[in-house]
Amino acid sequence: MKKSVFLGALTVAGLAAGAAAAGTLDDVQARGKLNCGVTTGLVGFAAPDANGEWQGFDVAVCRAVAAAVLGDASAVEFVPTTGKTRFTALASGEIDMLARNTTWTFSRDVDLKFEFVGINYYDGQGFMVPKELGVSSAKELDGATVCIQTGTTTELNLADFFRTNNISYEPVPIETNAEAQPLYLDGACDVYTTDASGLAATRAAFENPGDHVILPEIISKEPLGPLVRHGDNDWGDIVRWTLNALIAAEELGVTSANVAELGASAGANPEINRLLGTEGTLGEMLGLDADWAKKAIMVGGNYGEIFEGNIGEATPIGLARGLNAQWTDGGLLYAPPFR
Ligand SMILES: N[C@@H](CCC(=O)N[C@@H](CS)C(=O)NCC(=O)O)C(=O)O
Repeated sequence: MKKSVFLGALTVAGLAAGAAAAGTLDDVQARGKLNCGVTTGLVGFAAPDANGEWQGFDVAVCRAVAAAVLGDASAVEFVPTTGKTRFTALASGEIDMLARNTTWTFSRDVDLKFEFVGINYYDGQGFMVPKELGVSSAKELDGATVCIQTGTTTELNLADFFRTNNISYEPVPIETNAEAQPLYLDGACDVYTTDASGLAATRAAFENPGDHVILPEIISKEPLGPLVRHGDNDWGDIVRWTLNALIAAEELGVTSANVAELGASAGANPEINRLLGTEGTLGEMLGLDADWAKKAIMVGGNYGEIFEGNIGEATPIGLARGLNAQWTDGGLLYAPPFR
């Protein structure tokens, strides 16, 4: 009952926004700013730094789109959203795109009427527990209290996992990661569950990360990626191909160090030339400048550079590339051809 009321309201908001959103590119250009939905704060993925500047792996996607569309990576209004508020923010037109660890699912696409333009992080749901509990498998969590963010796939997977394994749990519902941290650290919940990347980011922010273990089970597929509203395919194409440009740049060896030089004039590799606009008319097809992708790549480098700089093994978050390696390195990242 509650769900249908909520979805009903969202559908109405979606329809209203649909009319206004037909020309999102025009709106963004007229405004001179991209309204980009991010999390309320998850260090490494999206969080303001000491100077109030938003930083992170998801933030980098917003900045790349702003650079491609407006020629200015700082022309972004970062709009913090929670698991619960993110979809209304997008459907209502408050944001032009959402770039916050949102899992691509059937119902979010088909029922909520959003378009996932790609996947920037292949993730899965995990569990974190204090080491002192002596738990070594999620199957030992019968009767546990679990901190869980509302409006997420996490909530639904948790119910499925416990049901399948014939064990029970008591949910402690929370809305943001910031809310979850003190509750978990104070023992108000025995377990914290969210996407494994989020667990790593959360644990890295603890005073004593070594006091907490991430259990071996990954209980779901969480393909995370940016999304836009249904109904404006041209805008969807811009966000999709900006993400693809960052991924292709890594595969092609285009980096923050050489993109200016490679983009200055046509070189030996035709796909690099098309990507950077020294050959062909891909930018024009998107309604953007010829060097749109060059501008996007110049912001924070290619996908690999963005990964390593924000969440990679040399950062406190310490994530390995894993599934998020290029297909040429045994991972799942595979940008379609730039032609
Ligand atoms: N991928 C899942 C879960 C998303 C989620 O809960 N993300 C958490 C991970 S820690 C988050 O970013 N929270 C930050 C915040 O509180 O704004 C979904 O799309 O429903």
